[in-house]
Amino acid sequence: MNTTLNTPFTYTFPPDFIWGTATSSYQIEGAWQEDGKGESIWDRFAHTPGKIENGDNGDTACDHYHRWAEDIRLMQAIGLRAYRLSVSWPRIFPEGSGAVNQRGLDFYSNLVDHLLEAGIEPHVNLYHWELPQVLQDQGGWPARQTAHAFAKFADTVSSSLGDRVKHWITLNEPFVSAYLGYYEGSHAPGHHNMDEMVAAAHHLLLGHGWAVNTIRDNVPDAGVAIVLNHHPFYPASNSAADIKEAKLWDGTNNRWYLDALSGRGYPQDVVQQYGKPLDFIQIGDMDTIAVPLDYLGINYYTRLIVRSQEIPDHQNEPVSTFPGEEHTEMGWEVYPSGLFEFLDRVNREYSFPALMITENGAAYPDSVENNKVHDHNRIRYIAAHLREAARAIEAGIPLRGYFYWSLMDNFEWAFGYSKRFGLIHVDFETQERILKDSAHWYRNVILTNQLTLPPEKPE
Ligand code: IFM
Repeated sequence: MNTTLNTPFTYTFPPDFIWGTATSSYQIEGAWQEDGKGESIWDRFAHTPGKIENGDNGDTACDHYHRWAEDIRLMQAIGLRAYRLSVSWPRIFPEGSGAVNQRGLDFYSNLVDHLLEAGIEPHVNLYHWELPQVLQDQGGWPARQTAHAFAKFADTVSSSLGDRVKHWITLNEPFVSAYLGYYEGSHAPGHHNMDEMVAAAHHLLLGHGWAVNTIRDNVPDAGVAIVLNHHPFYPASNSAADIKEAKLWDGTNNRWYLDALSGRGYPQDVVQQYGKPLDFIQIGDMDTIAVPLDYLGINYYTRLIVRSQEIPDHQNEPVSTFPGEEHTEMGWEVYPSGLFEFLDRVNREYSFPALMITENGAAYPDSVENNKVHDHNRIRYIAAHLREAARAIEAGIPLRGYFYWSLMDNFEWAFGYSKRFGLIHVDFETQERILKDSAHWYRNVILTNQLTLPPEKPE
């Protein structure tokens, strides 16, 4: 990464390029029981001993529920043009469906008003993993009725905010909800069941399709999207076993979603590997899922190297690819060119009208010195990825915007508060916020609409 970054380079982004940051409700809001909010699967999961590092939970998080005004002022200080937030489903429907909790809707309505007043365009994401616990008790995403309940939730929120909110996202990272939640078990609800995972993946996409239609009915001038998390998968060696494994991972994480959303059905290699009938698919479902979108949101952090478990390591010769030297605190390789590679692939192989980087960011062990956080490693991470974004636009890829993950340090799921991704440092004891050097640097990028390399350390 360093070599490219040290080569002088200036790039001016298109005048309408969208500059933002992203957060999610559970990760920042806190107020987990306030104003009529119901329990979510993340409340339940985080309150279960042993699930989250250090016994952390999102009960208070960044206390954004009470500190939203200060947070909007900080967004203004960074010069943000856009802010991607999510809506906590159990704040709106404490019982999952049925009666609407008006106080929950009022919170988001007020937030939207103040964002707009501050000149910041809200991009509202309906599902960032906060399923009402009641719905999980009734079967969760493996059950079809959850997709119906989600469509109702989308209808309620979009009809309430749609006069002001013009940018809508249905789901964030359905792969993570299905895989980590129902199979690998490190996310809520913490199950280990392949059949549940596959059915959940389908019902998430089905709920998405219904939600797109209902949002468009309520907000005819809306831009509607889904957000997927993508990795390029590289085989660890040229062995047939590693290549096969990498292709399967690509199918499970990338093609399952991209193909279905593009009207191609589920990829046959993944279906075959699963080996059971997909009998939860009903007539018309795949058409519903393939409803045209205004853009595809892509969350990109790293590439993944895949090594087959089938054959012993020493037979996996010759090794063709190794993870690079540089990693973030998550242990994720810093691999900026994977961003260009993925944008280019999606653009060539699929036909979404536009693409948006809806998340990209890095956790580093920041420290506060004299009320400052000198996070030059984060600046370099962002700069390197923006360089790839610039390359993509130059190559004619319809990339419309970039949202840094995250606005502020927050609850990083199973890692609790141990990983800091923010442009804003949060002291979780005092809730004091400090703009990191990366926030000042990003502000300059936004103001000038330009990336200049090498990235300078702000004063
Ligand atoms: O914090 C998460 C976010 O909720 C979803 N995308 C990845 C981020 C970093 O792990």
